[in-house]
Amino acid sequence: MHGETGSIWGLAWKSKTQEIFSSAFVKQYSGLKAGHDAIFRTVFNGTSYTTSVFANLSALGQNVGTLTTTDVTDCNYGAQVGNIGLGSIVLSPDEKYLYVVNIYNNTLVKIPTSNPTVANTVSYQIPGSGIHAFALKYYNNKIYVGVTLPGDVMSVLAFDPVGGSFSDTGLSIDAGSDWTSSPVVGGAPAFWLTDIDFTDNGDMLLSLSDRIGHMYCNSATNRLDEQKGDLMIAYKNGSSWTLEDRSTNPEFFGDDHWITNPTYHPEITIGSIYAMPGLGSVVATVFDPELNSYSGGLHRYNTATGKKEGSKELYTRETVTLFGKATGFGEIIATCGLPDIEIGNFVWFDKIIMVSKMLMKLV
Ligand SMILES: [Ca+2]
Ligand SMILES: [Ca+2]
Ligand SMILES: [Ca+2]
Repeated sequence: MHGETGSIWGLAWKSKTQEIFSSAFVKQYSGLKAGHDAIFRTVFNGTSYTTSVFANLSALGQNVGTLTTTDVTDCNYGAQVGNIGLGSIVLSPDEKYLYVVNIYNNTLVKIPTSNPTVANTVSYQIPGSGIHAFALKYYNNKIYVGVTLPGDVMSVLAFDPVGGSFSDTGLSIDAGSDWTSSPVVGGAPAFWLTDIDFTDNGDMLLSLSDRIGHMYCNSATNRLDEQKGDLMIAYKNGSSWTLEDRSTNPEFFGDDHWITNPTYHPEITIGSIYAMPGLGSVVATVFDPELNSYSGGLHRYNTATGKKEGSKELYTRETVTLFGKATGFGEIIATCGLPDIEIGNFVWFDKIIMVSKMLMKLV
């Protein structure tokens, strides 16, 4: 699939047509296939998947900027991570529109999921000075947008798709170290808010990338050996949010470490999550998910207790150059979609089938 899409991060599932949308992502060593502004569409025909370019934002009248370095083996390429390319994708609940972040100019771009043109594409300027927008979550009639002011704070805006306006949720999260143009290993993490989701209780989950996981480049070894992303929870408090307090309490998701040596790798989440509706848990991408180092996979945490409920290793002992403990995954989605038979106020579905399919895909 990488041969068809190149490097991607955002994913969205259109249930009605069994299509997956994905968005081009600028990442050191990982090449692009159709430019840094491409959205792909992958269609399942019952036996196999086929992928094609759905749209290029530049062809839809959007200013996507120009890559200053195109050679992915040139260490200057990684400086562009988070500054250009596309961020997350979400679909509207009726699946008629796709929203994607154009990182270059911090816009939220709305595109029809069928036959997009310049005329039917709309972009909304995400407010904020010096910010880097990326994370999206469509939840309760709003689109939550995660933005990062490097070295300062990360915050979450709520976009009203009807009125077309943004409001501030009031959340403010320490963004760690400032972003640099050259990779710095071993320092404090340079956080980047790359994913947002919600628990069954309506609390907000915030998934932080350590930018080094996507921009690491070192001509001597070309292998990343450590990064420190994070996963945090903000509790719903009326119309506002209260971020977990680590000054007096241990971190809520405290099992996010390498079990072989928790002191050596105390933080292994790498920036994407999927909260499984109705199951009280969240799946997170991690490095070293189980015993093996230089591996990648998933952890599943209980969203009421923060405790780990399961893990899955998806690649093992990638000690070769270019890989190591670099961020090996983008977004996680479920491909089961919502049930489409509704009678009155009741929605009928076979819960067992729905859940098992989700578990097969995710855990
Ligand atoms: Ca953590
Ligand atoms: Ca930890
Ligand atoms: Ca997500």
